[in-house]
Amino acid sequence: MVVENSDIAAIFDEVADLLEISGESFFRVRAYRNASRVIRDLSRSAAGIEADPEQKLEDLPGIGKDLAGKIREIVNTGDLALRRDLEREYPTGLMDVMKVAGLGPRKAHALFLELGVKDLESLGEAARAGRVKEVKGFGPRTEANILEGIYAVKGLGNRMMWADAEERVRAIMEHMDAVPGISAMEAAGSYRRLKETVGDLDVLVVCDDAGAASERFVSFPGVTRVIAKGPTRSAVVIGDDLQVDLRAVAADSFGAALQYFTGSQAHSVALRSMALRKGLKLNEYGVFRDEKKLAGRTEEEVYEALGLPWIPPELRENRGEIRAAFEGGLPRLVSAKDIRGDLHMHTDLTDGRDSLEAMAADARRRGYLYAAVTNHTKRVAMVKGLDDRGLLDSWRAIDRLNEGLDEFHLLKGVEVDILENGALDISDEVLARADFVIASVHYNTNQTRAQMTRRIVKALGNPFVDALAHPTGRKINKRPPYQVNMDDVIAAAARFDVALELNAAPRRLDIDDLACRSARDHGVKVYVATDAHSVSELDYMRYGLNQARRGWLEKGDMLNTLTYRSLRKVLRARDRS
Ligand code: DGT
Ligand code: CA
Ligand code: CA
Ligand code: ZN
Repeated sequence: MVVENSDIAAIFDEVADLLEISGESFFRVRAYRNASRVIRDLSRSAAGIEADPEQKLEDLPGIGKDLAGKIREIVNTGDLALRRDLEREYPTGLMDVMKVAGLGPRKAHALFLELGVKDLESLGEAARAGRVKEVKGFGPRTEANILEGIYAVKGLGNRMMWADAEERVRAIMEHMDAVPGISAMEAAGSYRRLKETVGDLDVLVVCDDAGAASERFVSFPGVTRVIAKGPTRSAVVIGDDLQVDLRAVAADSFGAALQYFTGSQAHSVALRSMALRKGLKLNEYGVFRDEKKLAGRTEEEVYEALGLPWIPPELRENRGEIRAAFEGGLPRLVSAKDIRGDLHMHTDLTDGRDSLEAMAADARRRGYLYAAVTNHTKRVAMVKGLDDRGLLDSWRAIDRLNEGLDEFHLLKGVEVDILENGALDISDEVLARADFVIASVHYNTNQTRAQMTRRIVKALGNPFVDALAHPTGRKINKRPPYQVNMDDVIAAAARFDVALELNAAPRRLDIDDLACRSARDHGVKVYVATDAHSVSELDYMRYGLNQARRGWLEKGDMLNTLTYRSLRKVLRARDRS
């Protein structure tokens, strides 16, 4: 049994929620929440640390003896006695109840004791029956708000994909163009950090007439509800459920406010304590020594006052970026100009919409030096996946097309299916003749963690496989990742010298930022590829690049930043070894 960091973090989150409901002290609850975050953000597995005689769980930030013991218990048994005890005492549905606006842990506890409320359903029944307002400490207002609150909680957890948020941001910015006197405007928060999903949007504006800005803001056509409207802060809901906050700030504090509202909170907390150690104070208005303001107008100036270079927002997660900045060791993040080709795309021969010629022409138009055509294989029968013969035919067409091209090259590729037992559905003889073989899982994805890990590791051991495509299979807000041990997959990729794909489709973004970081740490090459099924989907590259940057990747960590010659050399060297 292998316990993943996310499993440990989830247990700690649950314990924190249940402790809070039970009335436990703020400090104890916070310790579990912090521990959850620390574990979730580790670049290696806690189980690995525990097994490593050179390392100690106690050395992790915020992890004392007691919490280290709890982590050990989870690593060794898969669960925590404390959680089982709490669950026996309090129904887990109360964790949803406490999230309803206006309730919170104490009120959830009271409703449980007085009315037997144990989840959102029983809460809804109690509210509709008018029993909530009879409980001491509750009034008709709270009761009236509960039904809407339940709806809101149910909608939570579905964070918006970054690409969708970007569309909203563009539309809002355009709408705000009509306001005279706006000298700066920027969307901060997780959106600016390029996080794969966004909870809400935090927009900052500098405007001579803040009242006019907020008037215009709340009149945005997509607004379904105005939560607040004022000269310094307005908040609206657009569409079904995206909250957007607008904050007006002074020009000479814009940089400090941008820093503050970009977060992440963990990054800013670390930055503030660093400021304190230097005898400085950092807040959303600026950097201060005593009463004297040292910086605030720009972010560069704010970081500089703290003795740091500017840190790209996508790194601000308190994952070592502050130390790296301090030591002059920030990564030079990969960017669009470094990308030389797209290594995963489909044509109308299988489930793509556009022809080989159209895909090639468009990849070329984008300034790429090469593109790999990677159609599906026969197991993916729904889309006419190719068999050995069909593949060879498809490559002959590529050879013919390449003859007419000079600067640009098509690679004869394939997205071969990884069968349940780790074998592939195309023969080695045929795979040996491909330029670029990516392998991926499509069926029977509900195997156990051990089975799935063995399956993928075995496929990576095939000498003709160059890369693992969409390694976890997750689709944001739609499908969880396969149960798979990514530490083992990354170790296997390193051992077999196989690359990992960062699938750039906005709903996939697979692998994620932490796995990118881990791949880099293990010397595993990553490539960002669109998995385009049409010409227009070749645009997805930039979403993948966002994620690559969040994963600290540099040009040299990647495969599709190589020139055509270097890429061919790398692929040929693999075939020989
Ligand atoms: P999200 O919206 O859930 O995707 O994530 P963020 O990072 O955008 O978080 P959000 O919207 O709650 O707040 C935006 C930023 O503002 C956040 O990254 C840090 C800052 N911030 C907000 N509330 C607090 C707070 O109570 N304390 C501190 N230190 N910073 C805060
Ligand atoms: Ca936000
Ligand atoms: Ca916010
Ligand atoms: Zn594909």
